[in-house]
Amino acid sequence: MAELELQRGDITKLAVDAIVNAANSSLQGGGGVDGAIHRAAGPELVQESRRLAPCPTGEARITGGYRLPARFVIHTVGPIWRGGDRNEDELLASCYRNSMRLAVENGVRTIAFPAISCGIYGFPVGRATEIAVRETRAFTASEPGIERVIFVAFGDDVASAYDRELSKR
Ligand code: AR6
Repeated sequence: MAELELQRGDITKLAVDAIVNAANSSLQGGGGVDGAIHRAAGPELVQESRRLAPCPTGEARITGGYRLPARFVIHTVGPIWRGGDRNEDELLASCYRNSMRLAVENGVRTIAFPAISCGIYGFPVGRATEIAVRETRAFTASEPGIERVIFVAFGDDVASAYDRELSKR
């Protein structure tokens, strides 16, 4: 199984093999972490990513990292929270699984995730971090390749939720 850790701060600064973007299906950029990643990567990123659109909810696409320290950006589209009975949990789990599958296919050994769907899309943070940690442990236990997974927390709520989740085992 991979080493799982929490880091505070800005995902665009991380010199890992791949950072994951919480995108929308157009892959044309947006607010939140998506906006930050596109600003830091430069305009070449959107030129590549928009050609891979649409990306349905739960799926993922990979591009170069351009001016980022990360080699790749893996764009995934989290579910919009609508109360919990619209398959949101499974769609979020698919984001983590599909992102890691693309990572492995591209030789990625270190990967950083933001808290997908936990900002503008309104997914409850404790529930989202539980899914993220569960899926990451299960995937990396059964598939070799990924050695280190960094969960990046921009705010205190996400940081304490990951702290709780990662200390469970
Ligand atoms: N580094 C790490 N995490 C960040 C950063 C950063 N630089 N900036 C924000 N976060 P969000 P979503 C955290 O809203 O909920 C966009 O417009 C943030 O605090 O970025 O999946 C897309 O185009 C939160 O915990 O993504 C979509 O339309 C987490 O990242 C929509 O927003 C995710 O918040 C996606 O919404």
